[in-house]
Amino acid sequence: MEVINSKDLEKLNALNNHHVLKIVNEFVNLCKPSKVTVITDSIDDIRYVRKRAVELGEEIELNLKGHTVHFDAFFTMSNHDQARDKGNTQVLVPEDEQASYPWINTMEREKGLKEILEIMDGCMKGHECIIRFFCLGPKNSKFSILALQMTDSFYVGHSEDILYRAGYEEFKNLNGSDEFFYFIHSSGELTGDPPVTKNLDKRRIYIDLKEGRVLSVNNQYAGNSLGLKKLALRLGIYKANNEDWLTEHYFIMGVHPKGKTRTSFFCGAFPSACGKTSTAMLPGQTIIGDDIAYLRVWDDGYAHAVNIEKGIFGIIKDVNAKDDPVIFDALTTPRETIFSNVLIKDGTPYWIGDGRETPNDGDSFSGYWNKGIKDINGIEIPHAHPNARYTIGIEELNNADPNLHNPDGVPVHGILYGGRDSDTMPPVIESLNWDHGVFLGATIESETTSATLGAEGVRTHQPMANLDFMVVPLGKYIENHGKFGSKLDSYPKVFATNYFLKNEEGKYLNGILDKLIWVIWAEGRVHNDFRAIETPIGFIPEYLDLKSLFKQYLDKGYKEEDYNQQFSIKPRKILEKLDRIEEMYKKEKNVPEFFWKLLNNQRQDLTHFLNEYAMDEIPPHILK
Ligand code: SPV
Ligand code: MN
Repeated sequence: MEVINSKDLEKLNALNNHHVLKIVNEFVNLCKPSKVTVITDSIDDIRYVRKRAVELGEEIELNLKGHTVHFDAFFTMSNHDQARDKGNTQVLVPEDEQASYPWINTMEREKGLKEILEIMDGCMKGHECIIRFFCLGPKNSKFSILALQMTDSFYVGHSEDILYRAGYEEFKNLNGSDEFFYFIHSSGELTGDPPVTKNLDKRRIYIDLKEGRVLSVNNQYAGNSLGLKKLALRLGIYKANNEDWLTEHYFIMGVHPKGKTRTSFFCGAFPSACGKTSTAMLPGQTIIGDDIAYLRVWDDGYAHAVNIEKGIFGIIKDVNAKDDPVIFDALTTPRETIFSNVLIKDGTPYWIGDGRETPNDGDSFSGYWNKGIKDINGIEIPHAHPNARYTIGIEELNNADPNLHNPDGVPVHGILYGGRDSDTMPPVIESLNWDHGVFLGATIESETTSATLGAEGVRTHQPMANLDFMVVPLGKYIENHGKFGSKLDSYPKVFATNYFLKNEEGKYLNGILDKLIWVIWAEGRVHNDFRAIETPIGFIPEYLDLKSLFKQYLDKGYKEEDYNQQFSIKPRKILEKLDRIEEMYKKEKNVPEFFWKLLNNQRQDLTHFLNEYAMDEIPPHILK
């Protein structure tokens, strides 16, 4: 390789791993970068990545120290690279296995490889390629998996430095084995200033389960480009489900009820843009992670979880001082932060719902922006993209949990599953037992958002908020969840939350910070602090407990009529939901027996309920 100098080659050779050398060789020959730079864990190497991101214009420095902005490609409001591209993300599997994956795009492996390798031929021409080494999970931990990333995007490299633990030294401990994931990414041909991907029509993200690798080309948006994020999530789900542990789309947080000395650890899965990060960043609580976790059965009888990341790639829309005070504070103080796809005016970032006056013009995700500007299809362009994001490290936040890097992870006491559901499920319910908890997670429905390309507001199935990443048959995945719990002496209590209930006029029934109350109630239930009302769909809170929590935590009143409206059980609506769920799961082979049993029992109970009360909405006080 002439494009690599002897110093960089020495860094590669020091790993003593011929698999690494082979991969680097293969993809340098294919992608044809003009230069190859190897980045170790040293501060100088990592600084170089950030410096190059700015020099190349992939990031632009802002007023506050450490702040930069990055833009992804934009042509029109419906043709851009500012969200995950589900359509061009394909899982490569042998032809006879394709039928096992009705929920995701699959492609016959050899055909897919041929196509993407052709697109990748020469994709890094004129670019510098960096070779990166990371550790998914804490260092020296049984949970962790190593990852090799090659990319010609310094924004990708810089984002990964904020989001993932360095792994060059860990690679040395592999002793030459091939037990690591690898990710090859290229932004492809670039256009304009700032440099963004030109050929979105040739955007491809192909997941090769057999080789434990992902090839991604002609994109920059982190959900498509950063190997270690959603691409590694898929490889992790595949690996975990063929072993005996779990890879999940979970946040991990420490919950600290007032007046108690205990901390309880909660995980939670929510589809994108449904309040996941803001739950993990609730005031008074501590955060371990906001997106992806590995879980294992631990010898203390609990499930233990680690965050495979160490930073947050969060949605910035609606982050303001009132609704998300902890995040807002983090984003408006000097620290290493990458903003993406926001509006910049005089070196300050603005976004939708930031609680500030929007400037009349500025530089935005769509280029130069002024109020009222439209795309070529006549669609008005907002000042920031609804899926605009921020990237920050967790370590330096005041609310970082001290266990962030604990190699043993933390014991999981509770799990929350949530979706964006305007009319069916109450704000919080507790499962009856572990299997019922799996059922609650498996039956989450959610309306689509701007976090993925395509129409918004369409009701979709979102089992464990993982359907986009479901690279094993769903039936097998659900069964593994059931089995996982049965190996635990103390299984986590499982809750389903819904922050998005609306009244008939379309107004939200809850304030944004009300989620704190549901979380504190759930934590209290883990410790038997509160009584609850049993319903056919699970336990719901009692009014007086919530009233006192609202007062204590938010200094707010909570009217009984609001409680009755929010926590009414709607048998007809839920029966309709069960029909949709049945329709979906019928397409799946090997759905475990307990799932069908729970579905049928619930249907029976709700039908009785409907006959007994003859009401479409049954308020909780009747049930007590
Ligand atoms: C999500 O959409 O679930 C995210 C951001 O966490 S992305 O990296 O786009 O997946
Ligand atoms: Mn996510």
